Amino acid sequence: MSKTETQKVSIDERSKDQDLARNRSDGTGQFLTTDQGIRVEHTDDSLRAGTRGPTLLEDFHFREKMMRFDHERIPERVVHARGAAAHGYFQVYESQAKYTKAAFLQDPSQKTPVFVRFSTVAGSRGSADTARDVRGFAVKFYTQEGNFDLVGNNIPVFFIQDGIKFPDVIHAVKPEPHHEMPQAASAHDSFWDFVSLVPETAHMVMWVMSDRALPRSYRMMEGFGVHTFRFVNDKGVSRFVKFHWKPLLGVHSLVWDESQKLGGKDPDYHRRDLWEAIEQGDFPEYELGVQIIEEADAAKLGIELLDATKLVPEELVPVQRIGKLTLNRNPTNYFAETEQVAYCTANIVPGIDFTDDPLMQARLFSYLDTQLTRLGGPNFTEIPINRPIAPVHNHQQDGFHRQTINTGRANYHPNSLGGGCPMMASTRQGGFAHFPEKVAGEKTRVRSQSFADHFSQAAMFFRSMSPPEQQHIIEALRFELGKVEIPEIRKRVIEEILAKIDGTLAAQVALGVGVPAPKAVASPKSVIDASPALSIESMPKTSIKTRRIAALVADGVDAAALQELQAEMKRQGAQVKVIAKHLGTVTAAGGQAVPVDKSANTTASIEYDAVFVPGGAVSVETLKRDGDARHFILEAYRHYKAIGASKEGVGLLKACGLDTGAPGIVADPGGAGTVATAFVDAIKKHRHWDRKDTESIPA
Ligand code: HDE
Repeated sequence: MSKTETQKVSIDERSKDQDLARNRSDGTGQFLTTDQGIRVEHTDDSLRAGTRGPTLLEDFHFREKMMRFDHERIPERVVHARGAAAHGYFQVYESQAKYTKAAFLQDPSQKTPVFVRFSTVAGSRGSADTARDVRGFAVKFYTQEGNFDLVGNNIPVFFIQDGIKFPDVIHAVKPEPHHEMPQAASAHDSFWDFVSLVPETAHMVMWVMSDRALPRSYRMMEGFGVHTFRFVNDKGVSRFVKFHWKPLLGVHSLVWDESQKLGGKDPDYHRRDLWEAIEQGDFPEYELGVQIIEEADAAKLGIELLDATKLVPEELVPVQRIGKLTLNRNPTNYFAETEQVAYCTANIVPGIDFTDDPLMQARLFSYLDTQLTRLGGPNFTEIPINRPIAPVHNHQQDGFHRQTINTGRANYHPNSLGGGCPMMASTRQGGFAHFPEKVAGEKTRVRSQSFADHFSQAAMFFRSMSPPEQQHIIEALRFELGKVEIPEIRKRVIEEILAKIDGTLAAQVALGVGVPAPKAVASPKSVIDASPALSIESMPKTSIKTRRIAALVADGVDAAALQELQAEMKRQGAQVKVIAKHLGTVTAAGGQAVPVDKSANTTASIEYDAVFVPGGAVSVETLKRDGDARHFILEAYRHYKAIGASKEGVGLLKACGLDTGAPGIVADPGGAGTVATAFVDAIKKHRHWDRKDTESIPA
């Protein structure tokens, strides 16, 4: 076997699709059959003794159909149960040979197929997408050297430092055991009880109370590998690496009131958004970023790299963008692909390796273990979505539902009967060899002193936020602790956690939840005072691509104004949805029929990034009398969204009591056409936090 034998598997963007095609089944033009391939001549009545008699046991078609239905469910994931996924590919910008020998990071012309699943953590499979929660961001790379799974989140740190505490934190956040409430929510006693007693949660708690826990879209959130990994090059040199995903559409969030309402009006909000974007050809893109840290420099950083409650600020170690992930194909079948996919942190390829982070070490056990139950035994690696494109040959055998038919007699190693095959690969031939890290020490359950600081980065995170983002954190904590029934827990969170992060934060939250303000203590210092890269508000907001704009219309609308808006939004890559009382068409002032996309009773302002009211005297008079239309405008205002109006449309904003000079309102009473550009700029800002009066809005 030559050195490059493993690389002979040539991979391109379509490789996994072609592999999955082997298992696809299309019933078009086919006869309905039983599982045994027997054609069925009647499936709507069971076989019975007489037309009014009992069903006969010999009805094999009925029994098979019912048996299969009875066994359709498998256990949902114990965490990250609710998710949505897509296929795509990854392409490196230039060879990373200097850092890693991983084959998929060498050749810029190669597209490596991927399957990416996004998820919430706490809710069950049928819960709502927009809960306040961490989002999973799991990527399976089907590389020529086997599968590499980067199983990350949209938050760069975690609640705990040691995986042995994972069952505790998850039990605490999941619905309480006696009555199984609340669903997909951390706002309850057991979660905050845990937080109040476990100070290492402080940093992550700040993140989940921030806007990061309310992404506008899976397409508009960052991803993080969280742990420190290793890159190992072909000389055997190891460097520490932290992985990042940077969305090309920028990072954007919802507001809390909007998230809660979406949970009822469209629980599939993120799933739908991902699906529709891909169907429309707006392929989500993320750049893969790496922070590389020389082993020799690790100690100088002043940050414990093995502590997953810590991040390395980008200002200290810049993120180098080394390649791009593109999601361009929706799954064919939710269960077969999104539900059955099994990510595992232990799936790595030569050139990438683990560190001793105790959280990561625990994960190396947990994923495979949980999948044995969830997917019914060890042969789940043969399920089409999980099987690698790289060839698989070994002595594993048997077990439930074995697919592979191994040939020959030699199912052991070493053997002579099979000519010694399958054989070992040297590292030169692509064999995986663990990085020979030196380890020594006494067996102990003692945690290193270097893990003892729990508050400095929590404080840095809070200091890095813009004033509106800080306010959102305060309001989130007031909501969450406001739902906590036992006063001692509220008090303990404020005194033992928040007061140690920031005195003003603690006092503000205390005020909201009826707890006396704690004694002010100095906010702890961190390696750098603030990391601007952590603030969503400080990130560039350069485009409105793929944004959804609602246009409110009725009979008599000014069709030219509407068309002008539609044309401009199309130029910008955004889309306009025309909303009226009823589906069908409205008749414009000039008599033309204007198609309606959504009827008012099936949609709401929370599903859009901005709203526009075109002119047309009769249309606007109708909207003024329509409570749904007024609510639409007021709710969008309350959620800080851009609102545009031209000609008579401005009258609707006034009728809603809005100041047309308020931030983010673009009113063009003369209809000179300037509204389009100014409106685009207003949408680009995403939210207009400088509105002062939103709390007075009854929406
Ligand atoms: Fe997971 N996690 N996790 N996790 N995790 C699972 O594996 C676990 C952690 C993450 O879309 C489970 O197959 C332990 C951090 C994602 O299918 C389970 C610990 C991060 C997904 C499990 C952690 C994650 C999971 C449940 C602490 C971000 C969904 C079902 C030591 C870096 C993947 C499954 C998908 C799923 C265990 C902590 C991300 C139980 C023990 C930190 C994105 O094995």
